[in-house]
Order: sequence, then C-alpha cells, then structure tokens
Amino acid sequence: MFRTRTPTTRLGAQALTGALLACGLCALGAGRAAATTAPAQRPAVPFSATQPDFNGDGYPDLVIGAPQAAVAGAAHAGYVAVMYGSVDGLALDRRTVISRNTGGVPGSPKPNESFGYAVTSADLDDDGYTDLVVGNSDGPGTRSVILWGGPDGLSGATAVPGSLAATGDFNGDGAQDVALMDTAASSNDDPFGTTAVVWNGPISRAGHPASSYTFGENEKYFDMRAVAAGDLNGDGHDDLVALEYTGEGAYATALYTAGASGLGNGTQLTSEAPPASISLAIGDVNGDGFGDVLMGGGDYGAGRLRIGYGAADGPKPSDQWPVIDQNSPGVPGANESGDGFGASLAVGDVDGDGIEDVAVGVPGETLGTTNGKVAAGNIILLRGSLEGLSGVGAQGVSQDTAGIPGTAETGDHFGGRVALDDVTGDGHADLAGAAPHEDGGNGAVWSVRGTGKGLVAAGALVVGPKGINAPATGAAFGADLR
Ligand SMILES: [Ca+2]
Ligand SMILES: [Ca+2]
Ligand SMILES: [Ca+2]
Ligand SMILES: [Ca+2]
Repeated sequence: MFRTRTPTTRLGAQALTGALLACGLCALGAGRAAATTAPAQRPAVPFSATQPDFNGDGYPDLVIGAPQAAVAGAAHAGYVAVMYGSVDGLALDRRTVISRNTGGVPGSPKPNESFGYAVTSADLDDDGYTDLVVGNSDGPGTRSVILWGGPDGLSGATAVPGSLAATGDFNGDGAQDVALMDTAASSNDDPFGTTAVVWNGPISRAGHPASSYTFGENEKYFDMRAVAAGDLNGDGHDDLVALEYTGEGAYATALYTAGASGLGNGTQLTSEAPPASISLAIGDVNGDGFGDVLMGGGDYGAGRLRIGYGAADGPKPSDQWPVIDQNSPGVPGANESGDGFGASLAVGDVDGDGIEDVAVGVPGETLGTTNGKVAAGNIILLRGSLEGLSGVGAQGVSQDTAGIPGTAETGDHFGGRVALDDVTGDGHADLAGAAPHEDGGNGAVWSVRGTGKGLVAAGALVVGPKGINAPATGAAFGADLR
C-alpha cells in the first residue's frame, strides 16, 4: 500500500474526497440489495492512490516505453520517457528520457534488448518517491533496472534479475516488494521456464532487498507472459495473477495467493486458447474493498473482458465470472472478429465516485461505416459501480472523436496500450492511450482528461517521440505505459 509523505498530501486529500463520495453513494443505495453495503474490509487508501509520482509533487506521472527505438546505433535497444504531471496536465517540455545510454543506468545500449517493453512502479526504497522498474525482452538471463524517484524526478538505477516485474506488498509488512521473473516468450513446444523471485522491500539503492525468496514451483517449466498484482481476498497481502505458456501450444492463467510469508505456489485460474493474447489488471471495480481480476482480449477474435470479483475466499471459479463485450448493453461499437476488445486494460477512478473504472483498448476496431479504417482502434471507458462493472455510462474515444488530436488511419492500433493516471491531480484519473503503430511504427500517446462526467476532449494532448526529441524511427512509442 502506498504510504504518503509530505510532498504527496494532495493524494491523501483526494483519497478522503473519494471515500466521502463513496459513502454518499452508499446512502443513496440504501434501498438496494444488501450486497451493495460497504464491508469493513474497505482499504483506507483506494487502489488508485498507488499511481506513480516519481518527483513527489502530488501529481501522478506517466511512463511511456519505446522498446523498438534505436539508441546510440543499437537497433531495438529501447528507452522510456517519463512525462511529469502538473495542475495543467502533461507538457512536452516536462519529461525525462532514459535508456541504457543514460548516466547512472547500468549496462549500455544493446541491439534487440527492447529496454522499456514492460514497466511497473512502486516506492521500493520506502523514501516516499515512486520508483520505476524497467524490463527488457531479451531474456532469459537478462537484467532489468529500478530507476529511483526523487525531488527532481527519476535518476540513478540499480540492476535487478529478470525481464518482467510486478510490485505489491506480498508479505503484508507495509513495505512494497517486487516479484522479478526471469522469463522469455518461447515460440517452440517447450517453454524456456521462469525463475521467479520476490525481493522484499525496502530495497537499497546498492541493490540489497530486506530479504528474498523464490516462488512458483511449476514456473521452472513455464514461461510467464503477463502479470498483475493486487489484494483479491482483503487480507492485506497483495496476490499475483500471471498468464503462462505451459508448453505444447497450451496457455493458462494462475493465481498466487499471498500469505504471511508472501507468494507461494500457483493454482490454475483459467485455461486459454492460443495465441492467448490476454491482458491482466487488478482493481476494485465494485467498491467492496476486494481487488477484482480483469482479463481482457483472449484471441484474435472480437475479444471480451472477464471479471473475477474478489472476496474473502478469493474469486469464484472462472466459469462463473461475468463477461462484458461489445454486445453488452451500453458498450459502444460493434462486436466484430479481430477487434481485440480488452487487448489492453487499465484501472483508475475517472469519474471520482470512489470506485475504480476500466479503460479497455480495442486496437483492432474498424472505424467508419463506409470504407472503414481497419484496425484504426478505439478505447472504451467502462464505469465501476457498487453493482460492479457494466456498460452503463460507457464511452468510446478514438482519433476520430471530436476535439481529440490526430486522424484515425488504417492500422494505427489506437488503444494498443492504455493507462489511467491522474496527471492533473484533480482526483479524476486521466486516460493515456497509445497507438504504437502510428506514424509508420514510430508510435504516439494521447492524454485525455477525466472529469466527473467521464472523459472529455478539452485539454487533450498527443505526445510522439519527435515532440520530445527522442529517437523516433520504428520506436513503438507507447508499446507499454504505466
Ligand atoms: Ca509527479
Ligand atoms: Ca522511492
Ligand atoms: Ca471488488
Ligand atoms: Ca468511478
């Protein structure tokens, strides 16, 4: 759980506002079913308070991965761009670009390392400033880095094992931990296998965790492809969900329920049909204090979002999970093969009612009814409520939405990645949506503001690599966001 210090008191105040609004909704909903009653387990700080604030000014910041960029002559070496939030949102001149070529970052730019293909954050040294974990895709055997937050933003770095990371307080001691997976994506029958280790926080800048342990007995034989962390059973320990390649063309998702000693062995949540292009997120979308598992995408088809609501004994079996797709009432757009509804997901409270909402990327969506722009892409905002996530109040945003910069074009894949960070610090999460294929594969990211009425076009901004003087050609800018 994110703990506030002096520079982040704005976030604390927003958390209080959100809680009061949520209680107001409880009162309004008093005549409804007992299931809407707020339980005692509700956390003191909403999940959305875990947003990254690297410079500790109270305004959450946005991280953009550009893993395919050439750096210092090394093709596909990659970098990350950090855009700092402010009362006016993001600005092109308020950013830091960091690669293996940046002073203080271990290593040097390496062809095909794809630094920045996966990014995640938490305050890992417990100094009140969020830190950033940047992964590479050249595993197994690769080493990621932690970039350290501070009053001037990110600077300095420490090498850590693995290519893919998830942060959370797994052992429930109040310090943020990081699960580090040394893994890779095998395209053969046999997985490479994963070495999964947790570094318990706080972690020193010299690279020493408070303690560490390995977890996941079966993962020695499986590849981990995607991960998400959050507390699904309300016991104060963050749990982990992972998408895994188990070999012979088979995929599954697994749940690692954390206990007093942290993460142990996984149990299977779902089996997935290949190619298992699943995105994972955890957030509390029904305001009951239990984190809920969100699984988006699923195949090259229309895509769907499955919701495993958390509870004291964890989520129900997955065959009982509700499903939302573009056939669901209120959800914009048509349910078509290839849309990839849910190929990317992000959780945050956009409308400020204290309940988390979900941005759903639909990067394969065709826009326009005649001569449709195939895979121009779309992002749909679904609202959380005390009854759960639904199509009620859903909104679609694309480059063809009035007031949004840019023009939707065939193959942009707008919505290939999404994030919900409150970069204006007003208590409403703002949308970041990437089109990694925009501009011939250079990529670009849009920032769209959240309000009490949802997403609005006013103040929308587009950030591309050229606009921040970063390497642009084929960069896949926005291939990951945090
Ligand atoms: Ca900030
Ligand atoms: Ca820190
Ligand atoms: Ca919940
Ligand atoms: Ca909300």
